[in-house]
Amino acid sequence: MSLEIALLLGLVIATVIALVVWRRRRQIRAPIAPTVHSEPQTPTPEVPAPTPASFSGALVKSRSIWATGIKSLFASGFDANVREELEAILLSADLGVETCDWVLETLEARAKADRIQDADALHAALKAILFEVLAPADAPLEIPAASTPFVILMVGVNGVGKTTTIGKLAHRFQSEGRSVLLAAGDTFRAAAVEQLRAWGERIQVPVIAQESGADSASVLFDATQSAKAKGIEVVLADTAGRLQNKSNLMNELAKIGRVLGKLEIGAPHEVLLVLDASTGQNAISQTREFMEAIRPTGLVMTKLDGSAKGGIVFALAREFGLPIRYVGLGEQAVDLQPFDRQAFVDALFGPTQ
Ligand SMILES: Nc1nc2c(ncn2[C@@H]2O[C@H](COP(=O)(O)OP(=O)(O)OP(=O)(O)O)[C@@H](O)[C@H]2O)c(=O)[nH]1
Ligand SMILES: [Mg+2]
Repeated sequence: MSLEIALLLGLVIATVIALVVWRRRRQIRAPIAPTVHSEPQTPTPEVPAPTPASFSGALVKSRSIWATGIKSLFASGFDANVREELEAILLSADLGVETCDWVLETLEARAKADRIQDADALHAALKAILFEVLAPADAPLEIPAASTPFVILMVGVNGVGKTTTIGKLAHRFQSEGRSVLLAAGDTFRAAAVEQLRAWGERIQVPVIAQESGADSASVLFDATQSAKAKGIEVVLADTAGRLQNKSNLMNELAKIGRVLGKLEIGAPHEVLLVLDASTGQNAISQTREFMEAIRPTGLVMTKLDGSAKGGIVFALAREFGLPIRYVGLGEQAVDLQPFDRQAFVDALFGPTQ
């Protein structure tokens, strides 16, 4: 009997202890339990991803000349007066004398041969001729999978947009799934290294730099070797746009070419000459000079968004036959597009009906 009582008592005590422990645990857990909001939460505003600039959006200024201006000119056919007025428009759009003459002669010959007289047909014929002029420029940059790293050297006079284009290209390559490294070859100004570092941070890409005043060729050599060791696919190399004088700049570029060439990986694989579309005919003389120092393999036309002309693109294509790899259509990382001659003439003239 006493054993039964003892057992019962034990059971009661154990139950009481279990209850106390359970209540305590609940009290301890309560403050860190997830808070249930009775009020509906305000959703965090999402930062909209910037929309990439389009050819037609960026070339809206140029279109007023090419589409509206020229079409109204053709209202009276294509006689000597119209030819003269068209010549003035094309020259003011930076087509250059030589390209302008060729375009006018070709248009005249076609108009005669095909008896083209009405404004729409003349406008379409001019558009077709200019589309043909762009044929050599229409060769997009292709990066072969085998070359690791593929070294792209960015050259051009100061302020044209080299560093910004590097940032935009890095963003583009990265979103295509390629690994990228930036090399701060503009050692002439400390601010240039900082600008490249800022792009690196912004788009999360490593930057290899040395202090300003360092030898540019050796910075780029080190960066390329490092990329090779790490298996990085693309190196984007910045260079100075301004040195004490032009021959210094050109000598330095030639040296960079020679030094990178010693790496036995065929570097630099692409030399992109960056040209500011708003500088007009200066772009022609710049291209000539860079062709002598370090043969560019492609062009980048920046600031097409700010230019009301656009004709320099035709002059460059006809005179040098270099591929226009990319065009800059704004200042944001997304504002760079591969050059597309159809999209370009459509943006200038309006789409063909
Ligand atoms: N609107 C517009 N601005 C651009 C474009 N590309 C570059 N810029 C601007 O042009 C200015 C000069 O660009 P940078 O990239 O510093 O030019 P850079 O050639 O590196 O200049 P240096 O290093 O001084 O030789 C900056 O304010 C850029 O934001 C473009 O496509 N459109
Ligand atoms: Mg720069």
